[in-house]
Amino acid sequence: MYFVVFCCALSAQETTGRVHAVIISGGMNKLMNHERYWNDCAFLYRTLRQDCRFARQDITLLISDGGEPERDMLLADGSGFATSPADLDGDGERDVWLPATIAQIESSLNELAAQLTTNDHLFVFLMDHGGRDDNQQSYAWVWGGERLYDTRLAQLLDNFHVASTGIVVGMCYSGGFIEELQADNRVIVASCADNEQSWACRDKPYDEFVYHWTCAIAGHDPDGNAVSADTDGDGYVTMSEAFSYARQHDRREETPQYSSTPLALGEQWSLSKHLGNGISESWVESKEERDYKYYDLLGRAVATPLDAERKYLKKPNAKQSFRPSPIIIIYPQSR
Ligand SMILES: [Ca+2]
Ligand SMILES: [Ca+2]
Ligand SMILES: [Ca+2]
Repeated sequence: MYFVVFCCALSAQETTGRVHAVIISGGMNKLMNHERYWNDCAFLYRTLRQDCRFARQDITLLISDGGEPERDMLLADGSGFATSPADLDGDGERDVWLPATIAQIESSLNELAAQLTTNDHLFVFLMDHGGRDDNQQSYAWVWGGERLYDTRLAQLLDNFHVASTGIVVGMCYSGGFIEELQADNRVIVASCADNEQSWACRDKPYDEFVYHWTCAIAGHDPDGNAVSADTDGDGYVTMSEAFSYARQHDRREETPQYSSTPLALGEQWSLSKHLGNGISESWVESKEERDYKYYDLLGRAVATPLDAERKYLKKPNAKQSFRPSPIIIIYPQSR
């Protein structure tokens, strides 16, 4: 419940580290774009907005035809096609504006890479049909029937200069993405091994692994029934905890995969921090140990996180002055 503050030697102005989320679901085409992909994305979007307190502008959505009125989705009950709703959380406001084509994915990721800084963190969720070619390279079938290869996604993510990246890939053969995406300060979760298919839930219109993974992050299922994946009870569901929960609850014939570099990152990286989202301070401490300090809301150095929390608690209105989804509040030392 405390704000953790450390100074950044590189920055001369106030910066706010935050997580930016990118949700991608191509679906290939109208015939193949299952309603459950939309459900996976909408559940995750609601989780990020309502449970993890992401601001709207901190989520990029690239979903099938981009919210255009044409029918682009095969209904789960087999009754035909529909347009995938552009309003993911049912609040009456359109959320989806961008199609999940190769061109748009590249353009959006390149734009984001130019905007995010070393104080920021990136989260990428990729759900789709997946394939594997003769060279054992995995890919996702994005909108328009094009292939987004693991190698291409790796290139796009390498353009980012963020502090850390969390990635969830849920397609068939998604485990094949791990080798290409592995890098320092990345934690990667895949729904199956590189030579396996990944499956839908048998009893609900979602995909099995990502359904349980999102339940873990949300702390509840889409109907509001409580889920507890916070194994160590510290109030944060980390990538490691969410993966363990989803793997344990996965009822299909698939072998979920996990990679964290360094290993401790996935045990700290969380989208569900109480006050906004983010990784906890201990990882930052190890990364920025020399420059690490705690500050209260007035920018005065204090000794411990508890001191920072006490100062915070004395200012009940101060909460509103922060962005809805800070990961860590960072001030320069001179503040
Ligand atoms: Ca549509
Ligand atoms: Ca909406
Ligand atoms: Ca925990």
